[in-house]
Amino acid sequence: MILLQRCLFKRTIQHLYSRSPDTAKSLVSGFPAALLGGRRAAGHRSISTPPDVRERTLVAVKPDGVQRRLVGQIIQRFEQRGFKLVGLKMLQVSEDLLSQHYCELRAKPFYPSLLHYMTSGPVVVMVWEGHNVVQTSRTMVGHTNPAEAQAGTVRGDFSIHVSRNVVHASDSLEGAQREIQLWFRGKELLSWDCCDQTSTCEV
Ligand code: IDP
Ligand code: MG
Repeated sequence: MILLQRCLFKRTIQHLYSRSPDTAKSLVSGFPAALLGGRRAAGHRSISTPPDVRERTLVAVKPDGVQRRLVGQIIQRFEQRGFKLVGLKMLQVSEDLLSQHYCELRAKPFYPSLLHYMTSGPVVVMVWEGHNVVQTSRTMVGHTNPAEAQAGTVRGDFSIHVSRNVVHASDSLEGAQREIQLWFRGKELLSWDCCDQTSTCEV
């Protein structure tokens, strides 16, 4: 019974982490280690950061990436890193959707040309899932300006100018949740068991 309570408690904390990491961190700091992690709390993993293996982010191959046939290589990078694909579709984006997606950039001088670029052809939009996927995806994608992107990142390997930087990735947990809801309906996202999950993260 105690084990069941501990398990339910841990799941609740993990769920809270995926929605509001700061609230979860301040909450767990008030609980004894034994309640949070049981025997495993004494092991190598910090009890204050249980891995949220269900964190999700939005990644999109932009029209230039699709035109240049980079979709496969970009998907491969996320697969081989260990993330799980839970949503995927190709579409011609509407200006309405884009104006919501890039709402924070509406006042920028490059905004009209950004809309033109993003509607110039189909995009491939995906939702990837896994521990720390938002932050790790940003690192994998690289700096917004390809001239400053490290080699080994998508932008650092496949692009040269900020106006054609091949790929999009959400920049925060809140941004990811907003963008996923904008681009996908709930039923388009699949929850499925990945057979190597325990090989990529302690769960
Ligand atoms: P991010 O894509 O790395 O998150 P943001 O600042 O959110 O970068 O900008 C969104 C997109 O707007 C960029 O990926 C790029 O396509 C475009 N963009 C940003 N800055 C410029 C610019 O100075 N000139 C042209 N396009 C830009
Ligand atoms: Mg951005």
